[in-house]
Amino acid sequence: MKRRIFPIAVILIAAARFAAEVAPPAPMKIVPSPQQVAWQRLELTMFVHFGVNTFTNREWGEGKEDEKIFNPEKLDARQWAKAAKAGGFKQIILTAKHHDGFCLWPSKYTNHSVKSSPWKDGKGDVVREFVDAARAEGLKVGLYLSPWDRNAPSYGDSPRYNEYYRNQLTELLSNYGEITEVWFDGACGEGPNGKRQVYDWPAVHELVLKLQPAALMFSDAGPGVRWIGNEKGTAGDPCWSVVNSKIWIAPGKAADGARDANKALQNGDPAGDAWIPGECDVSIRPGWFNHPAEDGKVKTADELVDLYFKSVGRNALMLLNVPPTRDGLFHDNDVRNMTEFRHKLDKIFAKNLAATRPVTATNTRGKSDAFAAANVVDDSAYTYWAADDNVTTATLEFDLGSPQKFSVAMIQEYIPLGQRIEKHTLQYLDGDQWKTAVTSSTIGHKRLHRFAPVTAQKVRLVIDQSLACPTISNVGLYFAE
Ligand code: FUL
Repeated sequence: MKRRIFPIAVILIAAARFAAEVAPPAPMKIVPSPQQVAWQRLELTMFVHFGVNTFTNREWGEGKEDEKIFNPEKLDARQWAKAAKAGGFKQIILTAKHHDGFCLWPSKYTNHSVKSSPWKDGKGDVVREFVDAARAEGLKVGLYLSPWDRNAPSYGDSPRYNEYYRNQLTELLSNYGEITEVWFDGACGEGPNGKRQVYDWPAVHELVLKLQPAALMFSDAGPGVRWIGNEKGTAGDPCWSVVNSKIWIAPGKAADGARDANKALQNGDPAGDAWIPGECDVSIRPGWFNHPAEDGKVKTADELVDLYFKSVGRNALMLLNVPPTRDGLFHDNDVRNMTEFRHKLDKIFAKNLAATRPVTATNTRGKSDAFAAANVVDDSAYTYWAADDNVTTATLEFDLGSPQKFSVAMIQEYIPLGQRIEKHTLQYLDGDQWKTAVTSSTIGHKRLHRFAPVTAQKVRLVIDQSLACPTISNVGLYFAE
């Protein structure tokens, strides 16, 4: 008899479980692609501006530079990649060609490249050394190919230059392995009498998708990721990953009559039509290229931490430029400050005071464990708390076990289902009164707050307003001096 009861009980329990399974929230109308989610999780990307400008001490070359000036005798891309890795960067992007048109790889389509330089007797390839070094350190690779080209004779003869540009892109996207980000800047300094080039962006996009289907394209207009609207390294507040894509029609080209186009990039727009998350490009020095006169003006570790909070901490990526010297090496000052930046971040986020602590929620989706509040303190990007469909305000309450001093909060939404939260507040229990540490707007992939230290055992995250039932993937509380 006993033998038969056991399988029946098992079947009944399994059936009850199945019946109780609660569906996850329906995704928002606009959600990220898996590549965009993976990209957002990189958080830190390094930019490397290097080329003839490094040798002429300029920011924008004229395209007339003699290739003979390019001779970075000690060039060591492994030094760049190692420094990037030590700094916690997950991807590294090189200026394969800047506005001067000089190619860091031996392009078949021009002589204005490393092959006409004395470096390695014209047999070198910076792009090759760069991608190999990056991959050896486990970094993803991106390439910048400036559309504006002050050297190419065909520039301004639109169809001819478009073909030249596509040929170069084909070389870069066919011969150097997996490229995860292709960077199209929007600059063009041609004056009123300058050359007028009409780019063929649809053809460029098609080519990238054909050669590197998983790559994300960066520009003011996306389509993969967007410029954040300034070069200071700071995202807007709020910062939505959804934008109105009609405001920017091409890199450097806002739609006619578009008002506050840069602000639209800063803030995004929850009523927009496309998921194009923001990337905050900024240089560790005043210039994008290395200028010895700026050796004393390298951003300090504290300044970099501040930028991290205003970029990664506002639902964007931090793209930090570190420009090699004429020798072809990162300068000691840059490496030192970047390393110190990493140490500071590691120190701030060393101990999450909320980790595995008890959490309760005013509402839990279908009362299901699958969406329980405990999911926000399990340090997993794949589990999350969610509310019922009709619920757009809710509170998560944390018990830290004993009074704890904290001054930093980290909050993450579960973005594969879209970005939802419009307003949130962080509160702590002081005696019998709930006091506010921070009142804020959007969350997205990651929101970071810093505030004057408070000591409390009970803490609340209040979701004040959400476009649909909210999700939260992780919450962290930390103390930093
Ligand atoms: C801009 C360029 O004009 C600057 O030189 C730099 O490369 C920056 C990242 O993008 O469009």
